[in-house]
Amino acid sequence: MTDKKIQSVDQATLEMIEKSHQDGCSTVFDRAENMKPCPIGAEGSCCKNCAMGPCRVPINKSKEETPEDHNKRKGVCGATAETISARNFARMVAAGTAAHGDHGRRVTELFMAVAEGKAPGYSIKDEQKLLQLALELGVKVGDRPNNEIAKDIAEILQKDFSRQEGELNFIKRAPLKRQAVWRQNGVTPRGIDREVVETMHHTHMGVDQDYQNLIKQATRTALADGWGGSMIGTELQDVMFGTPSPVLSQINLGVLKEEDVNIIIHGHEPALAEILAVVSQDPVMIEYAKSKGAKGINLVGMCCTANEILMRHGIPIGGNFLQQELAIVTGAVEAMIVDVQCIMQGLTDVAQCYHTKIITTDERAHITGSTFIHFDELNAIEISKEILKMAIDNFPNRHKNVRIPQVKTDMIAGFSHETITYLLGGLFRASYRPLNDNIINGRIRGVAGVVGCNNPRVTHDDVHVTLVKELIKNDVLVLQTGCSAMATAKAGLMLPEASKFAGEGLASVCETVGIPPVLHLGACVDNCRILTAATAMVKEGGLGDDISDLPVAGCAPEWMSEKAVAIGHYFVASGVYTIFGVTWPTVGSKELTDYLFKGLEQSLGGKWDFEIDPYKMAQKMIAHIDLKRKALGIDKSRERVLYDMAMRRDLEK
Ligand code: SF4
Ligand code: MSK
Repeated sequence: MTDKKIQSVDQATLEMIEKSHQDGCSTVFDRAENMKPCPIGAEGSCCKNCAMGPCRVPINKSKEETPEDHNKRKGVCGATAETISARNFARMVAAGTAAHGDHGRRVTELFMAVAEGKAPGYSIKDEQKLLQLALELGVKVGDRPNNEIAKDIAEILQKDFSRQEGELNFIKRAPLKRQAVWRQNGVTPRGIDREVVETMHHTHMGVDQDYQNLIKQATRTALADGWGGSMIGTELQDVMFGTPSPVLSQINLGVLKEEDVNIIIHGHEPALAEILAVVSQDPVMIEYAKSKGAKGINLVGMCCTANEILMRHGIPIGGNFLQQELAIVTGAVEAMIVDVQCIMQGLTDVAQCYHTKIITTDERAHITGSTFIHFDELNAIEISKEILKMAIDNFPNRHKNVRIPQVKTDMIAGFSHETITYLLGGLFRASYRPLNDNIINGRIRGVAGVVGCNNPRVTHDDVHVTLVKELIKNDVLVLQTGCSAMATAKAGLMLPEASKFAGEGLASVCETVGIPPVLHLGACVDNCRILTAATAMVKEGGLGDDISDLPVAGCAPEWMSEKAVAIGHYFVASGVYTIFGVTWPTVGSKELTDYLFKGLEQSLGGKWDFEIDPYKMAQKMIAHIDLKRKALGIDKSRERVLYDMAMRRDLEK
């Protein structure tokens, strides 16, 4: 855990923390001060898997642990520190995979409803992607109508959730060598639900008590997330809502408008947000808002639902995870509409200090003290109007103490795998060739995926921004999702002008292609776009024949959620060196930690690491990238690079 000096590097956040205190209202920042993390739980040394416990087996940090001391650290059933922390780790992976898997399942159900014509308000927006998916999944195209093709696709992908034997469909997308690694290690996922259930069984009292076998099942489960639940969710969302392409928008609490009805949509699943984005433009609704004294309706996103509607509609973002309560503290939010995941229960307490209505919409996520309106996707437009009307009706109830921080930043988002291919290669020769070539010639040193949450245990946004600046300064192209993407967008790194922070090589490529050095790829489920990009780099050639050969690294500098652990583990299992900040959940067992940090590399080609300091994090990631460059024999090319005008012109050819 870090010893943070200030609560945030974001001005709007600091301003609203101060206002919350003036208004006598406490937020996550105050609660984090009052609730210190449990040191035993933090190191993964607490087991409550049966009623003979809970058992605590913490390390005695005051002295070097002898084998005898270690042997004494056992639960009532005899479970070792290794077993206990591996079970805890595996359960985090299972919970994260369940969250993403359930998201993917809901998307698949909606996709089926759209195909059957039962969900007015939704349609197939990306026909090309639909047909590509059909081809990939062996669905007959011919002159069949889109909805029939979509129905077959939905049926095939729905089976990935319930399959008992065999392999998930998208496993075949991975490089052949990667698929072989998974099969050799017995970790190829069968069905998404099966892997989650098996992990819960493995980790039940008295079942799996071999930490390596527990991690093996955790690996199979995590892969069912990255190449299963998340990938299905992303692909079908693209087909229904449109594949993202570059879009200009704005971010931070300054996007709230004093004279408008401000409605924040928060959570992860975009089905409701997609419809609200349309309905909030309805002239009848706008007139209704005016009749209540407002100038108009201002729809704003928060957390990953924000990323979804930003990527596809350019809807501005209010902020990331730690700003959700602070948006209400502005006093200018009529309604916060939430779906699932990363929604703090503290929202209802904060809302009581102001006039904001917290509206829950999903039967899986009720919150005591909120208003529940069941969002039925088959009646999406009518329900969205009802929700919107409720928000508008709340406008006259605003208290006097409204203060919106005048802080917002322009940003460009919308870099899907398809867009990157097009931007790099052009319409007729769309490919990753220019990226691979620039990595081989050393202008781009490597690629980093920097993702994940905020965590009040560290200075909000600081680790994200410092790390990403350090990476681009060293010519590492950065791909981002989630709250991490929002942190750097607020710092102005998602604009082409941010090339001035990049090293000369990376800057020259970004300027030529016309992209920022930091690319926003979407929400947490869209981390699978990074897997797709890495696979495309392998298939393009010249950078080895597996993801583990690439000069790439992954990081979640301010993580907090179980989903982050699932994501991190599917990156490791896909062959990527992945580093986490804040805290490491298995320090209670040195043997398990060594296995995750070193041992796994021998079998899977990827490994975990942990570092709190963003500069050291960057150094570790760059050292790994350089190691991979050396193994590929492209380390020399980097040393020879002299960036003159002739070379820059050459780039444009
Ligand atoms: Fe304790 Fe074992 Fe029960 Fe865990 S499973 S609570 S270690 S007795
Ligand atoms: S919203 S999972 S806090 S990234 Fe995806 Fe942000 Fe982490 Fe939630």
